[in-house]
This record gives sequence, structure tokens and C-alpha cells, in this order.
Amino acid sequence: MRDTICALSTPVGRGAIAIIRVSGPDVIDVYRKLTHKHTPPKPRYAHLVSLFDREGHLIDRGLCVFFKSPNSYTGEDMAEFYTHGGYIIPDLVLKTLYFYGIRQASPGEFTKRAFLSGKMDLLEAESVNEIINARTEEQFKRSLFALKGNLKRELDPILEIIKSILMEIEARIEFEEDVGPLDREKVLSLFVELEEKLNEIIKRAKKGRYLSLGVQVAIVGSVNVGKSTLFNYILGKERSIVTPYAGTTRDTVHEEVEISGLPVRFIDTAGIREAQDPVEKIGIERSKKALKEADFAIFVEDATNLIQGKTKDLDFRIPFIKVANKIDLLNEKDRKKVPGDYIMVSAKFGDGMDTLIKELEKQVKSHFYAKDSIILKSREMGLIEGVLSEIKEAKTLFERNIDELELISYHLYEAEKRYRDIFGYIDMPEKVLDEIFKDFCIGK
Ligand SMILES: Nc1nc2c(ncn2[C@@H]2O[C@H](COP(=O)(O)OP(=O)(O)OP(=O)(O)O)[C@@H](O)[C@H]2O)c(=O)[nH]1
Ligand SMILES: [Mg+2]
Repeated sequence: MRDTICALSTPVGRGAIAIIRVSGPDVIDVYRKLTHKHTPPKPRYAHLVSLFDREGHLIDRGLCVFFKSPNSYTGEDMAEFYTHGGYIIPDLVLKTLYFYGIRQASPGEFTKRAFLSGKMDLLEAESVNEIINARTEEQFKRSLFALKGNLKRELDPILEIIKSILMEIEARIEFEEDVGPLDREKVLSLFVELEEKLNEIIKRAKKGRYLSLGVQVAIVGSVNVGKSTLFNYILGKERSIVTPYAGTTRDTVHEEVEISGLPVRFIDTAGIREAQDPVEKIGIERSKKALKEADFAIFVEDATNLIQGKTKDLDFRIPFIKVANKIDLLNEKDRKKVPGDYIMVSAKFGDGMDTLIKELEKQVKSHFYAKDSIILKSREMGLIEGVLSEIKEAKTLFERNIDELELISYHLYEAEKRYRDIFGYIDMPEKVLDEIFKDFCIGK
């Protein structure tokens, strides 16, 4: 038997309204105690109620909406109390609820109960969290896609094909005499189709990772070339310190901007040189680390150095663009000497910055964005990759030695099991569920 839980579902702090949610078997009982009302609340109706503490003192007057099981978010009896916001009132209501034996909900526990009541599968539950955490509209849209069950509908054919292959194979294990020999070509083409579908999903999910985790763009180069000036220009604010002294930026500084619907995090780094200063040395190590972890780089050079042939050989394993900064210091003739693969700008005065930003948008879009990208959590991605690996095993066995039908069917069953784990099942181990819901907010 589940207990009754409560939580503040709105952010803590100053605000017009706060919402306190209660879910579980004791909701009606606690409603009576809290409001001093004798009649049970009518479902889905806004009741104007007074809320009293355990000594009978009035805490607040507000609204309460009651949802009768199973027609609620959690599938259980549920109530939402709308009180005045701020620090004090919601806290007094919660304290009173605790006094009546209602337990504070753990993160995501309401959604976990929705899953356990069969209101949503795990893929949908996880997209609830993605929606709350979305930082761009595009992220939100892709998460909503999953919440509405559309992602599941796209994944369903995978299970269908696994089942078809299993049916063909099982029939031969059990009663080959009755059903005739295996149609090798047919099963093989099913395997191929399955592999293609899984690869396609993985490809789309890889793009989706950029959508949910963001794209890391490191701004790198030698000291004093204008990296911080460029960074500030892109952000439209004076975020990093800029001075004429080489070695100004020590720590990495980052800030997020939305580009083509993707959250893009720009990272300003310490200029790379042979430094003596111990603090600067640490900064340079951080620059190298930032570059290693980045998805994209902007390599900045001082144009006056460039035209003297002082260019560097770049060996980035990630896509990047090259920028020749400070072109305001060059005359027309010298500008022609800047190599063609550099975008010429003056970060200080803004010349060429529009072109640079357009190019950035273009590159970010082509490398990291896909219209049909899907957002999968690591758990789901791991499972999909697991399905693919089992299918590959089965296919290889099938191609090599068609007689090992039992082993082939074993791998297919394993694949099916991984697939089903994506959506979860009611008696899933508690540990697994806790891991999934631990990143949720309390009150969701
Ligand atoms: N003339 C001119 N000066 C610039 C331009 N961009 C930056 N500067 C100047 O160059 C100096 C260094 O700029 P920063 O942005 O601090 O350079 P940085 O690459 O971040 O330097 P470190 O942090 O030391 O590695 C400052 O005096 C800037 O005002 C530009 O486009 N034109
Ligand atoms: Mg700097």
C-alpha cells in the first residue's frame, strides 16, 4: 500500500501563488483536517477553502482542487492547494501536512506514481522532466513529441520486426515438419531492415543530444588576439575582462546563447603561450581541456600577425572556423594578404561580425541540428544500442550458421527485453526507478 505524499510544486520564494500537491490514500482525510470541512471535496471543482494549522489557527484562504483516483496525474486521489506565495504560508501548510503524517515527496515521486499507475511509460515520464528543463523552444518541442507518445509510435516497428523474426525462427525450432523450411531470404531482409531502423534512431538521437545537452563552442588562440572581445560581442555584454595586457583571461568563462534552437555554450579561454606565471599556467591547462571537450571551436588570430606569415598549423579533431581579428589595424592592401580561409573581423568595432555570426549559425545547424532529432536519455540510448548489438549477434549467427536457431532466438529475446526496458514495466526494480527519477524536481 502506498503512503500519502506532499510537496510544494512551485518554486520556493516570492511569488503570487504557491501550489502544494498531495497524493495518496489519505487525501480526503487530510483535506478535512486542513480545511475543517466535513463534506468530501467534489472532484475537479475549485473549492474556496480556509486552511488551518494543527492548533486551529487560520494559515490562509485559497483554492483546492481535488482529483479522484484514477483520474489524476498520479492515478491516485490527489489534491492541489493554491495558496498565497512567499516563504511562510506554503511552509506552514507543509508543516501541518507533515504533522498529520503526510510524507514529503522525493524528487519526481508524483511522476513515478503516474508510471506505476500505468498513466505513462518511462519514456514519457522522462520527457516530462525534459520539458521542465527545456531551455529552448526546439528542446521543448522534441520533448513534447515524446510525451505525446509519438516517439513510441516511431519505435514500435522495431519491436514488430523482432517479433516477426522470432516467430519465423521459433516455428522452426518447435515444428519444422508442419511449417516447412525457413525462408532464409525473408528473414535476412527483416534483419537488414531492423538494423537500418536502429541505426537511423541512433543517428537521430545523437543529434538530439546536442539539443538537450547543448553545443560547446571553445574560443581559442594565442594571447591578446581578442578572444574575450569577440566573446563579449557575441553575447552582447561585457562578460569577460578585456585589457591590452597579454594573459588577461585566466579561468575559462562561459555563457549560453540560443542558436538555431540549440543551446550553445561559448567558452572564452586563456590565450595559449609558454607562460611563466603559475596561475596563467593553470589557465592554459584549462583552455586545452575546454578545447578537448568542445564540439566546435573558433580559432582567433591577430590579423597583423597573420600577414607576417605567423600562422599556426591547426590540428583540431572537431569542426572549427578561423577568424582574423583586428582588421581595423590593416590597410586595404594588407587585408588582401589574409589567407582566404579566415573570416576577417574587428571584434572591437564590429566589422565583419555579422558575417561571422551567420557562418556560426550555418555551421552549428549543419553539424549539430536535425529537424527529426530525438531526445533520448543515456539510459534509453544505452538500451537502444543494446538492442542493436543483440540484433547484430543474431544476424551474424544467422548468416554463418543457420542451424543455431536456439542461440539466435536467445539474442532476439535479449533484444526484445532491452526494447521493453525503455518503456519500463510495473514491477521494475525499485533501484532502477530511483535512478531514473532522482534528477526530477520535488513536486513533479
Ligand atoms: N584594434 C583592435 N583592438 C582589438 C580588437 N579586438 C580586441 N582588441 C584589443 O586587444 C586587446 C586584447 O583583447 P582581449 O579581448 O583581451 O584579447 P584575448 O585574446 O582575450 O587576450 P588574453 O585573454 O590575454 O588571451 C585589448 O586591448 C582589446 O581592446 C580589434 O578588433 N581591433
Ligand atoms: Mg581574454
